[in-house]
Amino acid sequence: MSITITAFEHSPDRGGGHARDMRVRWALEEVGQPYDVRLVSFKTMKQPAHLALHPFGQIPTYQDGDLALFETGSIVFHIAECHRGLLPDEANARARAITWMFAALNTVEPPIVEREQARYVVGDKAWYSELLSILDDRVRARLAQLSRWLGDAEWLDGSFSAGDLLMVTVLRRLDGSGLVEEFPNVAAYIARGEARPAYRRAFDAQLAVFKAASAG
Ligand code: GTB
Repeated sequence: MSITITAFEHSPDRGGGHARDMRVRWALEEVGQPYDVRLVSFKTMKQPAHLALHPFGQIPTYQDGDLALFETGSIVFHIAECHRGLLPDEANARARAITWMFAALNTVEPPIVEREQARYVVGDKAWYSELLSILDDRVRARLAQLSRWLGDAEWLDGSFSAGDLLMVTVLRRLDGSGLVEEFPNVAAYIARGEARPAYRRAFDAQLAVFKAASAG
């Protein structure tokens, strides 16, 4: 059985590793599972064959034999359940790591995405800068809470887990905003994630897609 995921044929982030296939790639690299990537265009994502895999017409998807999954939280959880390395064995530690997966996606990511989307949706309005400052403060509030929790710990709860993997990818969406830099321990936490060899392999693989598309 071999694993196939989908990713953007032309990622709008130009290889910045912000599209969500990065999370799945990183998880697979952490557990040492080889995978194939099927690149899809925006048009292909909205066609019946892809909609049969992903009801919302998005990337990434994950296929392994008879199993087809969508939603990065679910995919990363599945990878972590099937292979050692992303969730602790001890039941309570495992439950806490899973809690951090949900916290990354349900509590930290929404204000970050809202901030990001505002530029696309209302970036041309006269009141956009006022809105941005409100949205910045909402993100800051989460970063301050995360910073307090982390203190000088290396990871969110003991060893590196799928919770850290999702949290780091969520926080990376703030690249260029200047907000993370206000919380040096959070910035150092992201840098630790990005320095992991599995992260580097995943990042390089998605960057290679962008480079190949640009060359071709
Ligand atoms: N909740 C789903 C999950 O976690 O899997 C969300 C999946 C999702 O948002 N997929 C996006 C997509 O397919 C790509 S990752 N969008 C196309 C569409 O909806 O038609 C989001 C994303 C896209 C681009 C950048 N970027 O350019 O920086 C960053 C993140």
